[in-house]
Amino acid sequence: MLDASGVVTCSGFVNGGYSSSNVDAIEEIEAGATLNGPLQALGSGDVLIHNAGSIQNFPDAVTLDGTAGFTKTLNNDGVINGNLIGAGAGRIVFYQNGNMNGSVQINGTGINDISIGSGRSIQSVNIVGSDNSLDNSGVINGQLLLNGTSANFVVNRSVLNAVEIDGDGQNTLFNVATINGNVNFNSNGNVFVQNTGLISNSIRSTGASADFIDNAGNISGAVDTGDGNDVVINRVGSVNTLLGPQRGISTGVNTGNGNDVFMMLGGEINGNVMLGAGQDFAVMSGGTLTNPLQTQDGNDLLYWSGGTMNAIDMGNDDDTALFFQLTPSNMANNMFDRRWPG
Ligand SMILES: [Ca+2]
Ligand SMILES: [Ca+2]
Repeated sequence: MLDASGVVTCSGFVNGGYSSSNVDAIEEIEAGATLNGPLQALGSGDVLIHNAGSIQNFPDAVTLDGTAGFTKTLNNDGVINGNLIGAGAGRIVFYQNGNMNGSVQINGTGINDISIGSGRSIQSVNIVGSDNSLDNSGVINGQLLLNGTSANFVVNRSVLNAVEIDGDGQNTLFNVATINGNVNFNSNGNVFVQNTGLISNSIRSTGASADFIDNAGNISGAVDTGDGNDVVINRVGSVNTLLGPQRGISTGVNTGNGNDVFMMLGGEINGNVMLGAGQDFAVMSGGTLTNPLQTQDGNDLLYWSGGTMNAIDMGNDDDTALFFQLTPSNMANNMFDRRWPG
């Protein structure tokens, strides 16, 4: 099925698999064609696979196992019945724009780029590599797990469920749509999250990573950044009743140990804000904290110039609080008359 241009074409019903090793190749499964067996691209060589037909083999339909410096690309516009398995030290690129009844399971040391088109889905994605990226405009029905030694990068434009991102490099998540579940990081590197959508559960970061959490959407659980020098910002979303209630984090912030920064610029946080041990810096310039702000141990600094709080507890050590441009309306429930925590 190899023509003079070097293109391997699969047409009709082929009862068996196809494997290439150590060659550059373009492989086309034509519309209406079926490859009834595993498709494998191995070793060196750049391989571009376009599936407009059907690849079916259980449990693993496609295996991409390349060497460093070479790229194996799978562009699916058809049907894949089975898993995509990845390995090796090369680059794996997967465009999922068709139907896939299976998962992506990559366990290698290379670069992995996954793109899911609008209305398309993958059962689950589990990738170990050096640099992993996911651009999702569809749905991952199960867990998304990225473990990258150098970097993990996720843009969610549609629907994800449970998300776990591990690795001691740079870990980045942009959520502009919906994550139905927890977002967990396990890292001693850097974590960056920008949320303008909905996260229906918590963001938690274990390890000593420097976390930067920038929220202008809704987080229905807690934000817990743990050890490391972290930054948590809650911004004012545009006031737009069409988008629902005022935006905010609903069950509290805990920045854990380290020299943390907390900035409340707008929105609402329902739950305690706890900044842990370390020399923390808090800015309160807008929005509402329904529960106490606790800066806890360490020489902490608070600037309060706007928004509403009901209690402040700066904890042990030599703390400084600067209040300016405030009126009694900024202080809920006569906060300075209250005895808290009692
Ligand atoms: Ca911290
Ligand atoms: Ca303190």
